[in-house]
Amino acid sequence: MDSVFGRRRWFGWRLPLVAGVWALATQAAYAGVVINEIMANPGSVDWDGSGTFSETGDEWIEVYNAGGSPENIGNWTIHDSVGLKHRFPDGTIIDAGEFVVVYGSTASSGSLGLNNNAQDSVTLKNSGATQVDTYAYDTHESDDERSTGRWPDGTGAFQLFDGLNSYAGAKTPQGNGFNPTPGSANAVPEPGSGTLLGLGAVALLGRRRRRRRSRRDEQQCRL
Ligand SMILES: [Ca+2]
Ligand SMILES: [Ca+2]
Ligand SMILES: [Ca+2]
Ligand SMILES: [Ca+2]
Repeated sequence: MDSVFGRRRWFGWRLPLVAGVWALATQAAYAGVVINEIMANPGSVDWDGSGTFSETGDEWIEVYNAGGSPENIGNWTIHDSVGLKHRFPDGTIIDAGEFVVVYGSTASSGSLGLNNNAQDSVTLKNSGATQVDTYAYDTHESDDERSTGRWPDGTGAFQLFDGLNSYAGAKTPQGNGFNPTPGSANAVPEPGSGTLLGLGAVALLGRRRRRRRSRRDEQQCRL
């Protein structure tokens, strides 16, 4: 009787506990892979290196593994607001700290179809069709040659990388003046120096740029 009672106790509460811990562990394993940068509207740059510029083929989405171990993203999918755009092939591994870029020209559906002049969204789902990450971008984030991406990589809020097409409007995210970086870190190098700036310096730079803009606006008002 004791042993039967013992098994009941094991199956009664220990098994669900083990299952719960396992479920948490598997969820945590997916937490590190995110949408890191989006180029919805290429201007004239041959981003995919095909040799020619294409308004659709040179769109791209950068995915980043911010976790500490490799992840199998086989059969994970990327969607826009309309539907499925890309399915990663079986057995696709993204190493810790690695960037993977899907171009319009390499998307499994034939294109990414990211909207240029209206809001759109990019969603990443795992092989169980569970949403892992999503980002909805505004129209100023999808003007020619601007990307929108996380800073710091993987964990930060989205910033506007407008180094190739400066944005001076009032919408958020504001432009940070730095260039899009498909396949590499959304590092924010100080122009001309190659020095990487920390978060505080980026914030300071943003304030300086805003102050310069407001001083310029004041001068124009005075004229
Ligand atoms: Ca587009
Ligand atoms: Ca364009
Ligand atoms: Ca191209
Ligand atoms: Ca990047």
